[in-house]
Amino acid sequence: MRTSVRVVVLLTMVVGTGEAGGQATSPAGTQPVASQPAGLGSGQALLRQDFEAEKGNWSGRIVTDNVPPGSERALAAVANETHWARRATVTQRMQAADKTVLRLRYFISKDIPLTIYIFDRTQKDNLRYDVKEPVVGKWTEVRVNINVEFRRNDGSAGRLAAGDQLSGISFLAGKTGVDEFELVVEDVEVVGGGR
Ligand SMILES: [Ca+2]
Repeated sequence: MRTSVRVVVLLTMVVGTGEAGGQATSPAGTQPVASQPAGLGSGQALLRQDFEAEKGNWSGRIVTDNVPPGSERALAAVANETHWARRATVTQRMQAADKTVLRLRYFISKDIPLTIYIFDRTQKDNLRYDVKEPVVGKWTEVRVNINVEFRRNDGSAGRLAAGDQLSGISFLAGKTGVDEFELVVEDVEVVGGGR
């Protein structure tokens, strides 16, 4: 896979030299959406997962009954650990750009925060972002600039830096044994550079 990694690096560098002062990304997605997702501009896709394939680099449970229009499959978070009530993960090696944007759609059936972890292999810690007041019961889009909005999970001041190696994204919510709910994610995308 070394060749494909190098290609991504080169493309990231190319798009990274373009527009410097892009428009700020809205910090939290709170807009219910029902249509197909719009593109993310001129950036380079580092990850794009719609869960339509039979197999992929994810953990969780594929669902077909609660999906947005135009989709047949999405990824439900499952109860498989002692701390978080629900977790789903998409595994993908990526190299961060100056501006690295995460976009996804989620459905959550209970009013509890949705936490997103992105593991930064370079910094050896999870980067964390919380959707503190998720929209309940409607497919909703989140679009966030990881470099700006995510924080290290250990509470230190570090943020995502261009060139950092990332290994995957986890979606977590609730406390084991306390919260029973449904959490489903769909159309997870990470784009480096661009607008
Ligand atoms: Ca899908």
